Amino acid sequence: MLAEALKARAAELGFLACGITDPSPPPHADRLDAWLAKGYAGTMRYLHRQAKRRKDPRLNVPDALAVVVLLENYYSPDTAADLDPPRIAKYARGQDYHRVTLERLGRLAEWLREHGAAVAHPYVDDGPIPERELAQRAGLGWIGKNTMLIRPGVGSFFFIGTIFTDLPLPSDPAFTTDHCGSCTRCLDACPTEAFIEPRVLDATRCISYLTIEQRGAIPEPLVEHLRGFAFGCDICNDVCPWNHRFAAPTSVPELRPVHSLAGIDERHFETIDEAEFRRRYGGTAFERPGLAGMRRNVRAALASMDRQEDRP
Ligand code: B12
Ligand code: SF4
Ligand code: SF4
Repeated sequence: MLAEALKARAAELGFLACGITDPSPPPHADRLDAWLAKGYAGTMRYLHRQAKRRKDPRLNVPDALAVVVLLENYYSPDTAADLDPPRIAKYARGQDYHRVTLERLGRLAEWLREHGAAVAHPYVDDGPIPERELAQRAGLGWIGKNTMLIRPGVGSFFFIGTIFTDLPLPSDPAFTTDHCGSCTRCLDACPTEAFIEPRVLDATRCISYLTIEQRGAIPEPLVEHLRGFAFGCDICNDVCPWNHRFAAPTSVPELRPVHSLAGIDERHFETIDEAEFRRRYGGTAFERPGLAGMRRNVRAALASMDRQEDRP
């Protein structure tokens, strides 16, 4: 069967898992409206602009009959240096997944074309796709209290990619069980208290938003809670028992760690100019906050450690 052959090809390419769903509106699409109305998206205006297409993925690729959903492992264990501030989140330590994973999805899209698809459009975090909801409906895992898609036997340290295709592939059964149980470790561990309730995150309090998406100063009361992070945050994934038990290092060479800020002079970003920043960090995830953003982040990350040390 074509679906079986597709999944075998995905495994051969090194994806963690592959599931199939259809592009119809996901069941919790209305939650996006409620979330946006509360202002939890902060300055991520694109989420407002794209809401219609996120709620109805068919609008993105009108000819699509099926969505192939892929999980891409980015996990690497922390070394002692990774825990030293200024810290960067695990997902950003390898080469930029927007390029690496998109290319790898492109290879699977090529395979679909060789097997009769006229349409095979890959996305990874670069389109108005409700990636976690589609992954859940494709049977790949459940949405945890920390809002992450979690897969039994794997954990949550992966990217989610999709390929919209006009091949009429059969959908997998949705993942319908919740394996969080009475656990609340992620909610309790979040240093900025960004979770309003289980599965609802106020992004404007999340360290990942503050260090990557937000422009301008990080609000002073949150600085002391950054726990040394200067780019992204792993805490609500690190504390999850499913990651403790199952996270295993990525087999994708390009996603293995190459970037680190360990041991940099605390004035490093202050002393380089835009040209030097582009030369050193061009093509890395640090381009999103840019030089001004990284200066702000490193200052705040180091200040957060000083203030922790000040505490009685
Ligand atoms: C905006 C965004 C952010 C924002 C907001 C995060 C958020 N939780 O909403 C910020 C900048 C904070 C962020 C941070 C991170 N992100 Co981000 N982010 C996104 C993005 C672009 C959109 C997410 C979105 O639409 N948010 C709006 C809310 C309302 O949507 P949602 O959380 O997906 O919720 C839906 C479902 O959960 C469901 N739902 C809601 N309530 C309930 C209740 C029940 C019972 C059920 C069943 C379902 C359900 O309905 C919602 C609407 O469809 C996606 C990529 C994409 N295209 O989807 C990546 C994405 C979610 N991010 C990802 C990653 C890796 C991260 C970080 C780990 C990075 C880091 N280390 O710093 C952190 C994790 C923080 C966290 N706990 O979420 C991955 C997640 C992979 C996974 N395993 O789930 C994604 C999918 C990117 C990718 N392609 O791999 N991110
Ligand atoms: S990524 Fe960090 S700051 Fe954001 S919700 Fe998770 S623990 Fe909180
Ligand atoms: S830490 Fe516990 S509550 Fe949070 S996502 Fe993991 S299992 Fe669910």
